[in-house]
Amino acid sequence: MKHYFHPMSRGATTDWMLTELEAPHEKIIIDFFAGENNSPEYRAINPMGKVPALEDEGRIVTETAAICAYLADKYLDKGFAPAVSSPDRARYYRYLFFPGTTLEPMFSVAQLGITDFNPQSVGWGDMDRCLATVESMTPKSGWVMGERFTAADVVFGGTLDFAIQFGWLKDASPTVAAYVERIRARPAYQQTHPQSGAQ
Ligand SMILES: N[C@@H](CCC(=O)N[C@@H](CS)C(=O)NCC(=O)O)C(=O)O
Repeated sequence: MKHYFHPMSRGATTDWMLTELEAPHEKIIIDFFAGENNSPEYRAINPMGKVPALEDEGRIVTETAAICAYLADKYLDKGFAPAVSSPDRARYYRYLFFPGTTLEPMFSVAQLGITDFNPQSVGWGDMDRCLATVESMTPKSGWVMGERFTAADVVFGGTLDFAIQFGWLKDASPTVAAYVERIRARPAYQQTHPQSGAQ
């Protein structure tokens, strides 16, 4: 597998997933600060010119959450996803999709100071609803699927971690702050996020 990423990007999340899984792969740094993501070669991999991207035996996966989900399924025996036929997939999918489709856009518009939208028609609703949802979805102990840490924690917990680091999520509740602390204590997180200052 080839992992196209940059350590100072959302690619840190997919790097973390690969590390949790101890999945053999080649790391290819795409320096988007230097415009390497705009080369025709990289645009053929991801027409968005975004990192991360994963190439596995000719198959391309883009989007951080999709890469994490793909990897957890590829290495299903390692226990980072519920069995495909398990009813637990219902809960698992919510945590994989909510951050990218709803939470990130809400944080982005809030950072940009955009308020002129109809919360009933935009997918992210409004900040109050997003924060209430984060609060209700955040586990009070352990991980989002219970005792077992899964790709859903990498995606959901990773997004909350970014949000706190970048000041998008101010005044995290004690429940959210404690969950993010558990996330940051994972050895694979620390290996792949040296800039976060995690011990
Ligand atoms: N929706 C994408 C977003 C990826 C993304 O925005 N990556 C940024 C770095 S964190 C990037 O590649 N920026 C370079 C550019 O857009 O030119 C995902 O979840 O993977």
